[in-house]
Amino acid sequence: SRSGLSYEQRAVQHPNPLVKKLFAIAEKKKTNIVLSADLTTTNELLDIADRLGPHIAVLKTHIDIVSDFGPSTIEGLTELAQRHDFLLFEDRKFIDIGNTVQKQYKGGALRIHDWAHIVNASILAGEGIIQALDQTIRDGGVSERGILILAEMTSKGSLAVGEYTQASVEIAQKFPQSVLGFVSTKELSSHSRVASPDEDFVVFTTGVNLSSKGDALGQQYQTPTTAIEGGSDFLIAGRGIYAAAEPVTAVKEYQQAGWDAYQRRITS
Ligand code: 5IU
Repeated sequence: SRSGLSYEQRAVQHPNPLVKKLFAIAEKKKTNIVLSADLTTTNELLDIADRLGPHIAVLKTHIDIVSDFGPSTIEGLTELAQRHDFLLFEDRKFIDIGNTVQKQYKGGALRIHDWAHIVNASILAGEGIIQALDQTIRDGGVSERGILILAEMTSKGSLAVGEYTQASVEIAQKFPQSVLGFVSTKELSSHSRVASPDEDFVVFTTGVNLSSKGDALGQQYQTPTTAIEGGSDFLIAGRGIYAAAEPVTAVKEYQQAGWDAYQRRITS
């Protein structure tokens, strides 16, 4: 496990340029917050990205819920990502066979590979899905693209547990050039039978909220502190931030809680 090291130390040792950049952003802006910007119009999405951009390391989108999606959505996001220095993560949860997923990633109406630094995928269909995304990334001619494997989910009754989660780690280890890490509730790589000492997968944790335990549709929350204590590296929060009465105040609270917990972890 590398979770006792600082982002800066991990950036120096990490072979992947996108992970280096992610860690550098976290250090520079002192934030490990990923905003889950689940807004449904371009204006709302760009407005929240602009206001909260200085406080986040990554902006996570569900681009298919934007009702007026178009070129200006992507141009706006890309411009704000540069201005405020954050990465774009499309929470697409690819799940089909490799051949289909390549088309969904590269083409279609959403052209996700053109603009999203990070995407995620489920391994339900087997490792071919990761092979397909990895191939697109390596052939794509665009640097700084990476995959997170959905190793666990936060919703009640999730079947992504046990052997499934273990298989996520083993598949990740086969594609070290493009798999950056996992979406999971806690650190996983130390559970692996074949973990190498210098392996450094990045853990993104969804289901983070400072004041709620869950919602009416099965979401289950933990706090920034418990997530970071469990070995999470980046905290994904949505409604806790964007649906707060004062989103800027809220994002600063999450930023502070996440950063304090991280500081305690690397100094203990
Ligand atoms: N999300 C989860 N749980 C998961 C995965 C993704 O909640 O296991 I994988 C997504 C869904 C939503 C965001 O876009 O993360 C969480 O939003 P809230 O913080 O508003 O619950």
